[in-house]
Amino acid sequence: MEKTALVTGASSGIGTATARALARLGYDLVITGRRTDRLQKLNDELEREYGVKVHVLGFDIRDRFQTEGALSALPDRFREVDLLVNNAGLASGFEHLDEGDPHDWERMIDTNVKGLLYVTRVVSGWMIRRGKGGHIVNLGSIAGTQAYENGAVYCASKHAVHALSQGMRMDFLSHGIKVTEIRPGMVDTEFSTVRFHGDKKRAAEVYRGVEPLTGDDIAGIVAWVVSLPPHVNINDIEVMPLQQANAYMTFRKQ
Ligand code: NDP
Ligand code: 8X3
Repeated sequence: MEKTALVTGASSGIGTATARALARLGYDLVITGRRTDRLQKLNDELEREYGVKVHVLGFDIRDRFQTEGALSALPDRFREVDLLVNNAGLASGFEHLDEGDPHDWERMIDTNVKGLLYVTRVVSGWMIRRGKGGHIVNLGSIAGTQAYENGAVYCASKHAVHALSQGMRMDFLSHGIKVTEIRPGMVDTEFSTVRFHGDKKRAAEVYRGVEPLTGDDIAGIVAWVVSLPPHVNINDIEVMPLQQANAYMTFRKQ
């Protein structure tokens, strides 16, 4: 049976790996992000390697009108979304709150919270009108249940994702839509480079002496949760590298 997934933030990291894992399972895909050059390359790779149909959607998820406009312009066939992966997100800045830059705060809240809401409202509406259930996988974080120093606003945004995941699960229950939240610790992607505004040296320091998770590790979990029998839903998964105990304690090898 044909299945379609929409993955936000597919131009990098966890999103790219998830799109690949889903294509491997035979999903047709809508892949989104701002860097459409990367998305186009991924489109070509997935169609060539897995024989699935892919549609690229370029939009800035922070902009509600751009987001709704891009989604509403999707060909009908790609609106039959069985699986939505709300992955697009970022951290921006790392300092005490009194020294924080409000532009960073807006970037995080607008992307991680409001952007996720804009996409979910449209796509869940499609799922409900179609009446065939569906599955929404939200990329939360260990920061969604543990706040840490210098990360208050990012942590607040991921606490919001945690609350939204629980709320969605209730709101969509009668429509047979599964909601799964995946809450990773350290994953080696562009995440830290983005957080430190392009400072790759500082980003590399985050993973010093640690074998972090990879985008493929998280994609494997997505592939597993979406492959379970129809009556089984995984609500919430927290996953970390072996060398990480929680948001505060990491065992680094010299
Ligand atoms: P990356 O920086 O590698 O990827 C982030 C993705 O989000 C990119 O594809 C980017 O696309 C997209 N994105 C960011 N801002 C926007 C925007 N305004 N509009 C549209 N798309 C946007 O990071 P990860 O893969 O690590 O992050 C994916 C998710 O996983 C995030 O929600 C993150 O919070 C979460 N996470 C990451 C962890 C980690 O340690 N890496 C741990 C826990 C959770 P583009 O720039 O092309 O728009
Ligand atoms: C990303 C993981 O620990 O930097 O969400 O918050 S952490």
